[in-house]
Amino acid sequence: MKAGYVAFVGRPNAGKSTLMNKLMGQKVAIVSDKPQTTRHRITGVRNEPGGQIVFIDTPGIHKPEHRMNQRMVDAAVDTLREVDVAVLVVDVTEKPGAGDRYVIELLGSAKCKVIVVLNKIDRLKQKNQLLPLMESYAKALPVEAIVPMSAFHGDGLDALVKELLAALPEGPPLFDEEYFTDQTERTLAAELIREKVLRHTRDELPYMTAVVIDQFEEPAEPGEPTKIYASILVDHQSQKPIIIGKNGEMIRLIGTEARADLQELLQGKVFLDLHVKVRGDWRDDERLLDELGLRR
Ligand SMILES: Nc1nc2c(ncn2[C@@H]2O[C@H](COP(=O)(O)OP(=O)(O)OP(=O)(O)O)[C@@H](O)[C@H]2O)c(=O)[nH]1
Ligand SMILES: [Mg+2]
Repeated sequence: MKAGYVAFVGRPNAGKSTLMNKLMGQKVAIVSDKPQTTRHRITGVRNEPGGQIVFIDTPGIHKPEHRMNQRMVDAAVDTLREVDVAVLVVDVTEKPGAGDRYVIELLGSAKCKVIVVLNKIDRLKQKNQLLPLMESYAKALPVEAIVPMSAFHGDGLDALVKELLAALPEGPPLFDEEYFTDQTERTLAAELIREKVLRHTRDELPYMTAVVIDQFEEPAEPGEPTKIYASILVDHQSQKPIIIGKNGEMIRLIGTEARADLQELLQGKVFLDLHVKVRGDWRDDERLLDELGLRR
């Protein structure tokens, strides 16, 4: 039997969390079309007849401009020291740049094995565009395998699982068969709300918002709702009316969509109370970052 740790790493927006969710068969990481969606490490365990794979989703590696971003990048880089295999997720529709070279350098000096996933192939007009990319990654890094993928459509998943099991060391399972993820309901709730904020905001706003759960009350009796009180933090006073929207339309939309997801997550009724709070420079506030669960 095989068992080991596998990290998804790469540039922001490459599809790491989409891939993680597909491999877990359930949403453990939020996804959006904005870069820098994932802010902390997320662990999930998948049991296979051939062994156990412990996945770790990490924030996209980018140039950090705030304490928050430094913690995000550190979380990704530190993870490389703890895993058996790093899966480098690459968006094939993006031109390679300095950021990609930096990630390749990091992986080159890491001790773990590397598998490259060339993601979003559904968006390639010509499949022969893949070959030069495969060649360049094979040249740039000692790789175990290069797997073309459409994480969104689930194409290439089986091939990746096969390569992962081949690359992992022999050993007994690392986690109990029942263990699924390290994400608590409280964390997932905050993340699902943040996902809706990301979905409905543009420009700088997605980067300047965070979600804090102020209170999470389990139902006292069966059939009663779980009561969740949460705050959406913004950086400036001027951003508050954007999140609230005209006549409160925006925050109602965010609330409605988040509540639907939360009810599915918690398998029951949810009462959701959302507030918008201004916390200037929260992205550099170490205490708040601790509270948000971003590792130092
Ligand atoms: N067309 C297409 N889109 C994809 C695919 N995989 C992911 N996406 C989209 O790419 C965007 C980013 O996906 P995420 O999974 O959030 O990317 P990520 O690498 O986790 O991003 P960060 O957390 O910001 O580092 C989302 O809009 C996804 O729906 C794919 O295979 N095909
Ligand atoms: Mg992500």
